[in-house]
Amino acid sequence: MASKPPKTPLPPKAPVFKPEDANGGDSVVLERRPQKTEPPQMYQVVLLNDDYTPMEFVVVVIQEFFNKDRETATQIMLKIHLDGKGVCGVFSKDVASTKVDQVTEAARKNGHPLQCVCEPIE
Ligand code: TYC
Repeated sequence: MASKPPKTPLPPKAPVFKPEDANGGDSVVLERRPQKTEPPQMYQVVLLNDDYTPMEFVVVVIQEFFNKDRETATQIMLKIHLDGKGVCGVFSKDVASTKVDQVTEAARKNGHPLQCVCEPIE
């Protein structure tokens, strides 16, 4: 009986890459994707100072259309009176535009020259 030749150790096999092994078999890999949707542009509604609109009217407008309490409304009115303008609130485009229309109409009906504008922020 012929004796087998002594076994020589085989070189280590190169690992075989199988696509299904890429993540260990059956697990699911979720990639983090960069956020695609930008937050909507926001608009600040600003009242402008003038020499004729009564302070009381401005305070009431800020309370009524911007849902501020009397004290906050008075502070905003005084800021406008001293600085020339002041922000009454920040809204989406449609809401800001509606606020401008409401304030402008209320001022016109009462015979005051109060001006209200909206401007994009950031
Ligand atoms: N300056 C006005 C006055 O002295 C008051 C005023 C405040 C007017 C704010 C407009 O947005 C305004 N009667």
